[in-house]
Amino acid sequence: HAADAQRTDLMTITRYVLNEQSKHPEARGDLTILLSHIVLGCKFVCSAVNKAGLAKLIGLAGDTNIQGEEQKKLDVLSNDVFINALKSSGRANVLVSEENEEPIFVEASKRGRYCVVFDPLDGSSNIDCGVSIGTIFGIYMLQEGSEGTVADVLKPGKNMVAAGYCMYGSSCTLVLSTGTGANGFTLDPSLGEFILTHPNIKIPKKGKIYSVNEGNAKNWDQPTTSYFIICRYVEKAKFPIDGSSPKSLRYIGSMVADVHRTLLYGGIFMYPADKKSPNGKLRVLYEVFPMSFLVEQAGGQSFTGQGRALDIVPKNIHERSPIFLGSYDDVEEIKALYSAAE
Ligand code: AHM
Ligand code: MG
Repeated sequence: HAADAQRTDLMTITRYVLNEQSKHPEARGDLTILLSHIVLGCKFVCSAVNKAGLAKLIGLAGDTNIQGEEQKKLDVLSNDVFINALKSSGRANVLVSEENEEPIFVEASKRGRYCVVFDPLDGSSNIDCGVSIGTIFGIYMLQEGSEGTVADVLKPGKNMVAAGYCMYGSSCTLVLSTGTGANGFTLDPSLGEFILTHPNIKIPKKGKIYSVNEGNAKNWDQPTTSYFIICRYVEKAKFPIDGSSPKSLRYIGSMVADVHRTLLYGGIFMYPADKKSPNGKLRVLYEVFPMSFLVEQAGGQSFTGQGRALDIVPKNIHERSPIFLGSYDDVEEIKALYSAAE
């Protein structure tokens, strides 16, 4: 029986990645090994997040990162765990973390062919109240002949060979794409294994939810194209003029959780530019790119207000960009508003 098979013939994330690898006869298994070290990092952070309240890990570590935010102990811990896991994999080369101003170059004896960009623990404002937070990562292949420089990661998101996130929520869910669709795995705590629970995720073509920090509306308040477009879209979501029902608003303030819901239920997630953040808030390399990669792999779209998000060529590792991502039709609507405004 299918149900029996599900219970006794488990598709773990390792098995899934090995299956994918076997489709590429030239593959040496390096990506599989790298991913298994990332998975280890996710399990560690999941366990730390679950224990945080108890272990009194929550609190300030007394350090500020380059964005000027106070780092929480859990951020520092997660960053250390991922850096160590990636270095020890022997497959990583250049690493970019949200928590480190400069890229990290793995020492020659441990170097591999992959570059990893990551936000070890995203959603910092949600840590202390137990709301979902997550890890986001993207993987590039080292350029042919390169020894590993920052140029290896200043590449458009469409060049990524894999991307994913792990959400530490009511369950621990890892969504991964190696470029052949997006798949979701849920951690079975009793086995310590991620099991395939959301095969071949397809985002609904059109959604009924919009997700944006409307509290920023005052900062949208400037006579720019972007201002009118966001306002018009949000007004229309609340007061539709075509007789359809109003959309629901959902905004958690953790990108991983907001994007995860968007992937499964459909709709649109937006972080536009505003007066305070002229380039938006979210970081291109380790927030916008991996999430856009996954949304496209699930059949949705990701747009910056100017073009396809995965086409951005980043000039520096902590660059930001406005972002609109989600269901194909919903993003199409935003794109139409931008084209009409040109
Ligand atoms: P962080 O890296 O400090 O955690 O900030 C990123 C987070 C995203 O997870 C989320 O989408 C966004 O910030 C929410 O920002 P805001 O609180 O301005 O709505
Ligand atoms: Mg972040």
